[in-house]
Amino acid sequence: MPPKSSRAVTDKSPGTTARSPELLLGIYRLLLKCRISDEKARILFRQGKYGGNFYSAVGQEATNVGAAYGLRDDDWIAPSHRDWTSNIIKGAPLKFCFAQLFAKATSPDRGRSSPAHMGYPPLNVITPASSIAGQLSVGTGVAFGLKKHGRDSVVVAFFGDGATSTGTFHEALNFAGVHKLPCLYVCANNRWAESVPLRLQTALENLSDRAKAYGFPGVTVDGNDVLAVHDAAQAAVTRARAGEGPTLLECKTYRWYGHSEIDPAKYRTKEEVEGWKKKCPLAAFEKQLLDKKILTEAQKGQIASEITAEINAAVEFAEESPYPDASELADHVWAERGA
Ligand SMILES: Cc1ncc(C[n+]2csc(CCOP(=O)(O)OP(=O)(O)O)c2C)c(N)n1
Ligand SMILES: [Mg+2]
Repeated sequence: MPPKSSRAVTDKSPGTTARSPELLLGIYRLLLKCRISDEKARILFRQGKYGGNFYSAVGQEATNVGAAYGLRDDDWIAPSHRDWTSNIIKGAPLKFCFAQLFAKATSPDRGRSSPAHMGYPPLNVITPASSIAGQLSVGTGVAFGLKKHGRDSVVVAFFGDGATSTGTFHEALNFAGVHKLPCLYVCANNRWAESVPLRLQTALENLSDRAKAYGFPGVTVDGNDVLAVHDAAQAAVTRARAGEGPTLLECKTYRWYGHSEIDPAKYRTKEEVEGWKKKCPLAAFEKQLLDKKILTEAQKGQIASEITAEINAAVEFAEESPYPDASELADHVWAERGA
């Protein structure tokens, strides 16, 4: 059967009606956990508690949570530099997420990689590549391996709008189309690649149209509507598990802060930023749940204080953890002779 052509999803998702309160509250809790953890990571960086840099995804939580919520432990995530919270969504304990930022010996990579470039091998979160779109090649390679081994796990690979202008993006998606790989490519189109606006990257209206070139479906959704993202992602994951191949999912969203914590983002207007803050994905979903009485004010406070307590304990763990010893420097770099 020929692949469906790219299409933009304009119809609204069914909303909260036909879904269980457990699912909705699970999504809400994760949105909030990502928001508070990300804001905490920014504060800690500005306090000089860790070095390197941090790439906040505040404003984009519905894209990350909606796309990855409900993945199985044996599914994979290939995150980008902005997706530190992918680890939280996949279920990595917060103490390891903060230990990673602090480059401590208790972090998954024992303090080796750039702070925000976190992977979590026990739950199949791949360490992000520093080169834009590099994680698409790695994630596509993993999907190729899954198919070869006859597994029904899937790979969800995240990247930005800027990544779609690179050759690596083209090579990875082209290969996935040829081999019908079990991959969901999630583009967080936040309209900026550092200081380059979308209009200077491409003449396309919808980046999902790029999927046409690779022979698989492309879908565009409101990336600030967590249920719309979740529905589209679930459909793509079902398709991938059934051996029907990849999907490109474009989520239109916005990052509230600069490209990183050292970018004052003077290239954007105040009006643009304020306009997007009014479309806050967390506030919008919270309102839906409160209106439907799925969430109460008391529960809301309870969930927030549970998350805050977990974050505080995680930061304490990270602060108290030792740095790796210099004698470890060359460990895990070369294979052991005879191994
Ligand atoms: C190959 C390569 N070129 C440039 C950079 C520097 N760089 C890091 S992030 C970034 C912008 C990426 O924009 P986008 O893909 O839209 O992701 P976003 O940062 O908006 O999430 C650039 C240019 C890099 N890391 N790798
Ligand atoms: Mg971008």
